[in-house]
Amino acid sequence: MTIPALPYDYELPADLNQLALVIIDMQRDFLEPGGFGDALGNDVQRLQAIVPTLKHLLDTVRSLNLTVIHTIECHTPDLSNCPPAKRSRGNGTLKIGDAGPMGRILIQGEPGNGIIPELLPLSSETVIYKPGKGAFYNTDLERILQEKGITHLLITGVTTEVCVQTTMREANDRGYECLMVEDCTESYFPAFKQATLEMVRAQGGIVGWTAPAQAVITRLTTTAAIAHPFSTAV
Ligand code: TIU
Repeated sequence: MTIPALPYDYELPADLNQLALVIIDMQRDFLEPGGFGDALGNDVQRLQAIVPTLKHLLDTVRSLNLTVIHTIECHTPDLSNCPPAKRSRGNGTLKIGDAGPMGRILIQGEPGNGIIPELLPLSSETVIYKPGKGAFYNTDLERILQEKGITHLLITGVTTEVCVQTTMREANDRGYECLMVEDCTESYFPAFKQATLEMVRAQGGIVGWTAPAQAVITRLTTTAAIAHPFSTAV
């Protein structure tokens, strides 16, 4: 089965258990006032637009018992995994580690570092705490994907041209077949989102594929129904 996608159809794995939904950094730091995204001078409200669509995709993937990986960009309280170059970047009033209205900015365990309530991980789902923009840098993500036999990734979350694109490029270099879900990722800069989607699928899909959520949801449920005709999950 394939998903209608750009630059051409995306082939699903023969066994859907080889597919994972990756949700990048849907944490309060980036989506709510008073967090890291706000401190960097961004209009954080515009990222909210994708939440219902991403929730619908997440519910579908959960109903099919497929793998879900959440990531959170964060640093340890002692900042030992935050390079000074990262901390000093930007002209915001609050830097990583400073006390803000939702706790210390981008520090693991602080209120602002939590995933937004609509997308809270289930206890059965993996959460990757990542100090970089890419989800593979300095994390166990590659080992976890290998252990689960994952070969295909649906990539979503924020922000499109920063952590989402970096992660997709890292995954592509590691041999994963990646599809970025167009209306399940958002940027503070609409033009950067559009440019990222075009960069991903240019040159015959040099980084991977893009498709809207509804195309993904329709094909996942159809494929699962064919594989398990008597299942009530779909
Ligand atoms: N600032 C910005 O657009 N993004 C980040 O700092 N991190 C993520 O993209 N998650």
